[in-house]
Amino acid sequence: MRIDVISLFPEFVAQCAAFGVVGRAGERGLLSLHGWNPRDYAEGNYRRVDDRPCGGGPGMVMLIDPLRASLQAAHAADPAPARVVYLSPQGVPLTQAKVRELAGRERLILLCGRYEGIDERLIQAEVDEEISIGDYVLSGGELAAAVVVDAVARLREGVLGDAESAVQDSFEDGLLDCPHYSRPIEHELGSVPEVLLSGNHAHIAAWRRMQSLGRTWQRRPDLLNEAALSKADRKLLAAFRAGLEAADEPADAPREPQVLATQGKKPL
Ligand code: 9WO
Repeated sequence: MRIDVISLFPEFVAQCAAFGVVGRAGERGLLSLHGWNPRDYAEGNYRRVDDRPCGGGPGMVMLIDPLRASLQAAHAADPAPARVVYLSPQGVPLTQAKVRELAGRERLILLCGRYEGIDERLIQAEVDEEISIGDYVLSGGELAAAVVVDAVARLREGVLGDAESAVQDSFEDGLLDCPHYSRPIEHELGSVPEVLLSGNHAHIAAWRRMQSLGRTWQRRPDLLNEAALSKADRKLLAAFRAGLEAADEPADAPREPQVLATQGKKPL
């Protein structure tokens, strides 16, 4: 897969992708990252890439032409068609489903803004989709682009080892992770749940699934609503909730989500 990054700081994104499994994917040729700096395509002695916003107000707006020339250069560098993604808080939220879709493409161009953003006409003319990684404002799109590169790269064939892929697969069902433990079995901070020491793999799998379901119910009931739960899952979740009551833990009731009601689905 080839990813081109249009940015005033392209090395920033490259550095973010230089470590761990994604860094190794680069070394192994599974991912190639290319940076394009609009400064290199700017005109004049000052090589301006920004100007004051029409209509006045604070800050600066990125100029169309240096960005457009960068985009043209990136497109022309490889004959395969590329999807152009602009990272901004106005975009559609990045989800694992969206990551999966992006990972299915052979080429992406990630457009990173700075200052107060880029000229809207360039977005209209050249951008295929605008993506947000969350409801907060950064200093620029680069961190968001690095997030996209990381999340996408690890879904490409061969990037993760067998063990990591198996873990990945088990989360493709839209639930939160179960808790993890390692040695020592007995520690000042507590002991490891006994079921994990039982050697009974069916019991262990059921316990982990129950923890995933229970934690998703407690922390992210919105996700539970989307997940397709089997009959066995519902039993495990009921057992999790019964376990809480038996342990007399304060009814750590989930934020009873209004969305459950408004989406016309049966609340759990
Ligand atoms: C900065 C600013 C300063 C004063 C008044 C209004 C302002 N808006 C912005 C702004 O939104 N700047 C953005 C910086 C322009 C586009 C690139 N930047 C960016 C991208 N910040 N945060 C993101 C981002 C991208 C994806 N997901 C979450 C945040």
